[in-house]
Amino acid sequence: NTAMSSPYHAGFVAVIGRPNVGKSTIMNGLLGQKLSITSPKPQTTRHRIHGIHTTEHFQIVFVDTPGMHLGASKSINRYMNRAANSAFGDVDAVLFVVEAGRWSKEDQAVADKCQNLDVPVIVLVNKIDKFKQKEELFPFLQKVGEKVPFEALIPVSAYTKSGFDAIETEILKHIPEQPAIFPEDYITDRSTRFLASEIVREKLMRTLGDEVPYGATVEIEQFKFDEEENRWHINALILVERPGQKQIVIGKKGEQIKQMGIQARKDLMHLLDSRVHLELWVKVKENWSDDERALASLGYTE
Ligand code: GDP
Ligand code: K
Ligand code: MG
Repeated sequence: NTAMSSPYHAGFVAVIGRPNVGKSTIMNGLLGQKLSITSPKPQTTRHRIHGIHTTEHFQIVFVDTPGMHLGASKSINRYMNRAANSAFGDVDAVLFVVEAGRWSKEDQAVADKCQNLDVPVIVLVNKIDKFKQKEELFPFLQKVGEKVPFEALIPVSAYTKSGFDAIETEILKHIPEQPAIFPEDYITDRSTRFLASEIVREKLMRTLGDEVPYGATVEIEQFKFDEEENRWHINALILVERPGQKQIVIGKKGEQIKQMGIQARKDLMHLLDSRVHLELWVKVKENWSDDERALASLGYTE
C-alpha cells in the first residue's frame, strides 16, 4: 500500500455544562471505559479529570468537569466551579452538554460563558433516548441553536451511543496536527488511588438518599499490594459532617455500608485487575466541606 498515512492529531477537549446533563457518562462512553463516576445526583463529579483516548490516528484528551452551578455559597461549591472554569483554558474545543427538552438558567449561564470563548463550541443535546418521536425534539434543538454560538449541534444519547461517531468526527476537525501529548497507554492524569476513592464515593452518591452524599467525602488511608496474599489492601475512610449522617451511611446492622462495600470492591477489582480486600470506615469531621484548610488536606486543590 503506497497511500500516505494521514497526519497525527492530538488535543484537549473540555466537557462542560450544568450538573446532571450526562457529561461524565458521555466522556466514559467516548473513552469506552468507565473513568469518571456518575449518578443521578447533581455534583457527583467534584474534580476535573482527564480521560485520554488514544488511537493510531489521534489522541483526544477529554477534560471532564464538575457541573457549573449558580449560587455556590460553600467552599466546596466554589472549588467545583473553579475546577469547571479552569477547564476552559488551553483547550482546542469545548463540548457543551445540555439535556434534551430542558433548558434552565444554569444552562444559560454556561451559554453566556461560551459567548466569550475563542475555541469552537460543539453542543451535545444528550438523553435523546427519552424522546420516542424525534420530531418532538426539533423545537428544542432550534431554541438551543439560537442561544449558543455553536460550531456544531449534535443530538446524542450516552445510553445508546447514538450520535457518538458524529462527536468524534467533529472533534477531529478542531484538534491540531501534532504528535500524541501523553504516552499511548495513559488513560488519565489521575492516580489509581484517586480513582479508588472516587469509586467508593460513587457508591455513596448512588446508594444514599438526598442529603448525606453532599456532606461526604472519601480518603484512602491504605493502598497497597500484598505480595503474599496476591491482593490489594485498601482502607477507605468516609468522612461525613454529622453523627446522624454517620449512622445513615452505616445503616441498620451495618447493612448499608456492607452493600456499598460489595459494590465498590467489584469496581476496584475491575480497575486494578486483581483481587481486593476493602475496608470501609466512617468518621465525623464537622464542616469539612466549608473549611478551606480541611478541603485542601482532603485533596480539593486546584
Ligand atoms: P454529569 O453530572 O453531567 O456528569 O451527569 P452524569 O454523567 O453523572 O449523569 C447524570 C444522570 O443522567 C445519571 O443518572 C446518568 O445515568 C443519566 N444519563 C446520562 N446520559 C444519559 C442518556 O443518554 N440518557 C438518559 N436517559 N440518561 C442519561
Ligand atoms: K451527576
Ligand atoms: Mg459528572
